[in-house]
Amino acid sequence: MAPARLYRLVLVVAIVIVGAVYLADLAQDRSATRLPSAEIAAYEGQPLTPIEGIRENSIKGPQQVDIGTYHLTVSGLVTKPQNYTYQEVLDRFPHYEKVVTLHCVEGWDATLLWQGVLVSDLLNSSVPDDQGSIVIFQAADGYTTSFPRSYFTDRPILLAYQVNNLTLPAERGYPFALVAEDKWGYKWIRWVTGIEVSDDTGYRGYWEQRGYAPDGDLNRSFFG
Ligand SMILES: Nc1nc2c(c(=O)[nH]1)N[C@H]1C(S)=C(S)[C@@H](COP(=O)(O)O)O[C@H]1N2
Ligand SMILES: [Mo]
Repeated sequence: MAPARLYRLVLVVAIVIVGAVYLADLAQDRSATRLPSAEIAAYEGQPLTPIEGIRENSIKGPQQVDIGTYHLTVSGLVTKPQNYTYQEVLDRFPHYEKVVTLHCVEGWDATLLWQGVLVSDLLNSSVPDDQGSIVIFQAADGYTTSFPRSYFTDRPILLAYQVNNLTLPAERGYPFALVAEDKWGYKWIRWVTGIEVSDDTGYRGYWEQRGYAPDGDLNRSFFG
């Protein structure tokens, strides 16, 4: 075969293969749109707070996050920085659920069923450095808050995508809200966009800069 014809043949075969792989990929993407299930009122006999009744007190009001462009990053002092889409977070990590009560410093509380992935699983996927003793969370409204990394390695802490069996409404932090068990409400960051591993033990988040205790432990006063 003449070299020119052979070249054309190879080119045509290559285009056909690339095209077939692309079409097979398209055909596989049958990810269904999630329909919200009905809100539940109790869990194993424990009454839950209806989400409609919860006070909305965020610094800039509920954020409208565009899920088409949304990413959750895991970055900072890590070996493998990550940049997940919403669906990747739901698909790649095991799901857990737990009833946890949020207590706001303003004096109200809400007992809710939270469904989410484990922050420890997200962190492990990035392989944090040993000196990364702090984890800073960032949100779509510019809000931040931080924790010792041990908080997430010692116990199963959820990054929630559902509350009371409903996909998180915008007011509750869609797409992801931190269920900061045993911490005051200001540690329960909503509209989470980033998880950063850091060695900055002096880091202070939004309310922490304004005088609230950095650890935010419920069994202690929230005044820094
Ligand atoms: N991004 C962001 N997260 C936030 C806040 C905020 O202003 N912005 N407010 C915090 C405070 S002070 C409280 S009490 C809880 C309230 O959470 P809820 O409305 O889901 O009960 O959200 C916390 N998370
Ligand atoms: Mo709060």
